[in-house]
Amino acid sequence: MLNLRTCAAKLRPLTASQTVKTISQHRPAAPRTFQQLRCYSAPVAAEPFLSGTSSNYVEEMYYAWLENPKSVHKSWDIFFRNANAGAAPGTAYQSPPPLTTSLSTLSQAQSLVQAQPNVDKLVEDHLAVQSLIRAYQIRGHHVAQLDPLGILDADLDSSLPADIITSTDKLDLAVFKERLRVLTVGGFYGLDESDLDKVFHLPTTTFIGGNESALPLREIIRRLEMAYCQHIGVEFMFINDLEQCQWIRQKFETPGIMQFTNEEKRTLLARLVRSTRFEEFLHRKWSSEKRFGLEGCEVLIPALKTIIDKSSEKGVDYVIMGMPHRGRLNVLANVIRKELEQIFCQFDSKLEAADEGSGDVKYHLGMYHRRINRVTDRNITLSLVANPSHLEAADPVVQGKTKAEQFYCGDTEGKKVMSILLHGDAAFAGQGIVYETFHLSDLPSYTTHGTVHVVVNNQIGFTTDPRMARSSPYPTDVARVVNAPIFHVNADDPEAVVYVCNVAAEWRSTFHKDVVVDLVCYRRNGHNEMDEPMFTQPLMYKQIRKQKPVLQKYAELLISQGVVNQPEYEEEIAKYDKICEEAHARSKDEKILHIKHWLDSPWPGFFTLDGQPRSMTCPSTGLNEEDLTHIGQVASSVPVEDFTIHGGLSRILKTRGEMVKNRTVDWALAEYMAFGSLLKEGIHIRLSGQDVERGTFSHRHHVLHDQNVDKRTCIPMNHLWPNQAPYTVCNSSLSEYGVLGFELGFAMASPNALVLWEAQFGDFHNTAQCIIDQFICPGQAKWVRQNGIVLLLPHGMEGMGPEHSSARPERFLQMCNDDPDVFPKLDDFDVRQLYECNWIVVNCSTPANFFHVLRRQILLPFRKPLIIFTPKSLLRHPEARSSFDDMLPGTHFLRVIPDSGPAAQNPEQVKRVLFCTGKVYYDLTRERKARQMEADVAITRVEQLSPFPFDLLQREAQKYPAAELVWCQEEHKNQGYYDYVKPRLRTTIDRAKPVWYAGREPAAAPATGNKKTHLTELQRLLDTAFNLDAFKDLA
Ligand SMILES: Cc1ncc(C[n+]2csc(CCOP(=O)(O)OP(=O)(O)O)c2C)c(N)n1
Ligand SMILES: [Mg+2]
Repeated sequence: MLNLRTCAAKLRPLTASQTVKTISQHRPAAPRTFQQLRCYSAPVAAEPFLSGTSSNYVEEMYYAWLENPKSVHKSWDIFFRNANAGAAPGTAYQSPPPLTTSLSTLSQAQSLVQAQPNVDKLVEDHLAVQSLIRAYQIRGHHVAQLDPLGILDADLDSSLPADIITSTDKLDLAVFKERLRVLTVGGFYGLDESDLDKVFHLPTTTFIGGNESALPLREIIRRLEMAYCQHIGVEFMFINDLEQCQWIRQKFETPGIMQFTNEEKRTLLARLVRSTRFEEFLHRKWSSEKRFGLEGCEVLIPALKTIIDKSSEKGVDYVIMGMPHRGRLNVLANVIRKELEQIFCQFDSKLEAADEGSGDVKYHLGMYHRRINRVTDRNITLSLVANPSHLEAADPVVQGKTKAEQFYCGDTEGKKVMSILLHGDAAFAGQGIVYETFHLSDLPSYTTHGTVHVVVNNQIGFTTDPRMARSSPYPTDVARVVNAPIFHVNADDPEAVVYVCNVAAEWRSTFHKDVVVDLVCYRRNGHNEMDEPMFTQPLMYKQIRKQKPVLQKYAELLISQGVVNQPEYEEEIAKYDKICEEAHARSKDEKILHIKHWLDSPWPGFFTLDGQPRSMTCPSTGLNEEDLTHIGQVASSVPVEDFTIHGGLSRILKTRGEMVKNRTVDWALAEYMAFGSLLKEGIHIRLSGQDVERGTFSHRHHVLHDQNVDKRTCIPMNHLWPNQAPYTVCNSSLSEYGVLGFELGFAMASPNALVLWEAQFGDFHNTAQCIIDQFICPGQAKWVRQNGIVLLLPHGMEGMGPEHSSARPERFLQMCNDDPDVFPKLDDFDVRQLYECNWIVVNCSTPANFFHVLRRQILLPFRKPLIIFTPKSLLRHPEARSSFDDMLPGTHFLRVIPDSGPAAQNPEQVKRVLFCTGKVYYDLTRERKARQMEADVAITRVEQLSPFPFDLLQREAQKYPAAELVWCQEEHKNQGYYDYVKPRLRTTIDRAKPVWYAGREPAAAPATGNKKTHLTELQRLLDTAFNLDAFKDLA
């Protein structure tokens, strides 16, 4: 821009008065349109270079020239080149080469150039004004008065941008003059006080003119201040899209655009009354109860209602929300409209818990409610997703659920279903999951087509000052990575807030991209109602004590405007207080707390009316031969014409085809069979994770790529059956926390989908630990909501080093809720046991069992999370194959695979039973064979680790009365399964015998980094497993 200014300053044309006149004559008045950079070529000679010079015109032409010098007329090309090369003022301009058609215009122009010496200054001034306008658009928010307390800087910076002139409120006139003088003397704009009354033409990139195309500088500054430096700070100029920038400029710059009817003002007041009096009511009744009140940001309620009203008006009928503690009860009561008595009864400590789970505190529970939106008279469903304390953890979950709801109703553009995410300022800036979630926002298989984010920016996190809590100017800066506009707004100006929320909702429905509303507010009390804020923020809280509540301020304003009168206002308050009192009286009748009343994702039809499974059985998970063959054939073919796949892949598919002919499957084919058969039954399947389309180990190949046509792909799984359910397989962003959270949310929406998340290697799941610990493991117990998500975690000690080896089975097993010391007494043991568990943990040793467990996940009459430790080397192990026979109707998942060799034929003779799980089985059988110990040692595979197959393992142990019992694992002793299995195995035998250990020693790291050590360790554990004297001295 400076370059351009210098450049354009070298022009010498018209006098100021002539120019302004000419401009206003030549430029059409509003409405302005969103135009792309124009290409100036032929018209240039005839255009106003010399008659009616416009800085905007020059600037646009300069940018066009920068992009492509040929796009402007030769004369401008020469001029810009000379100027850029540093030609002295007045020398850059050269006569253009003669053009027959425009010669007369040019020579006329040239004479004007010589005749109008003041134009140099004029163009410079116009450019300066344009820079000034741009400065407000870019940096006006730094000057905006965002803090209701007037003591803090929302951007953590008390200095004002050097290139913005402010006059009203913040600076008095004397200061303004001084500032102008400094800027002038400093030569920043080359403007001085005498320019204030000069009229300047407005560029197309501003809307401050309204119907006027030129304004005096004084008025330009005033209007820019009105637009950008009052109670709204707009951050948007980083968006690289002219249309979007113009849209925002129009929304905030157009004079008088922020108008409210009296009716709208009264509605806003009524909403503030509800928000404020709700907190006051809770405070009156339960002054010492934690509720994380909204005081200081009561405007959140009208803000959310505005977003919902506007979105409903634009066609949205389902809003999925996620939010933290602050103001949650208020949102439940006044936005989602949860019955007040249901909220109030939660404060009653004598309320008994229903037998549904362990429950959660009241400000974590979710909600689902369908009602009529009073403003639009349209049906709207609101759902608030239950969440743990872990701030922002619900963000990806909400996104996943939203995506699923959009998917199931065919809403491919997010026109019907949307999400709103609320955040605290400290958490929004501090938690990395926010960033991970933003990065999902524009990915084809993860986008929800725009989320409205609302930040309750009370300028404090618990006791921590923002200056200690973030390095970015605003807590919202993370949103800039996805080019989301950010609207900062002073929360004590309810009309500004409502205006901004309307714009945010419109933005979302126009561009289907994320947007942030930053409610700059304060927190009237401590972090919770029992907390003393003066310990740590004494001065802030002295100021807060002086602060009039926003309701009072706004009521006074409306009364002074004659919009309402005092009695009407008081009546509104009394009306709501009465509603609260009546609900409170009713709440006393509630004796039992039903968490199921707080369900965020009901599954109508899946359960009986009182929420029970429709049966307690699971049908056979086998499949008929015809379907197995058909799926196998599709899996080994390219089901579209003229599609060239890679030669290596052709060989893989050929091998698959041969396996199908031989009626066998490997791991990849077993997975194919499971998915393909469920798709036939109308079950949607979604497999997501890093590189899942091909598979980390290049075994899956669910997406074929045409080798000759860029981006042409084929998913054979979607070509299996007519009317099949769709299969979604998607490589995700490199995120575990975000993506696993997303898939969990996706799985929440419907029980009739198999949603799987695969880790690249199992150990990477720990960056998503919070989703596992807070949602997957205890989700049903806390929130009565079931979830059938499947985690595929590649696991196995294969000499690959400390990472890439262990999916940490010990952690999953440690979190299982089955009692190690109690043999469960259950009818329908296997299914009932699954029903009672918090999740299922398996490690399959055969492809057929993998096939069955995936199918069982859907054929069960309830949903539980399923953790599967999946193989790496076994994917290609020649023995890790299954026959179709093990997958036919009547077959099912084997929780335990007993020994079927010589040992099993003669069990009394068996000296040792080796219990194991997963891949080590193949090492053990090989070793047993080599040692010719097949009659002495039985090997029993535990395929379902949890819930523990007490019944089957009891049978196994009893079958070999003379045998020692040994748990054998390849993992280190303090890891793997040993600590989980040992006490349970002992329970199955009434602790009659010891359970010995054969495996690696305890260790800090999951595996050695040295291949040789790895092999030595393996040999050692095999030696122990087959040394029948190994435990003699220990007995
Ligand atoms: C991941 C996580 N870490 C720490 C906490 C403990 N904690 C609860 S509230 C809070 C402060 C939150 O500040 P902010 O996000 O600004 O929300 P506010 O309470 O101010 O509304 C903290 C640190 C938490 N809940 N979650
Ligand atoms: Mg805060």
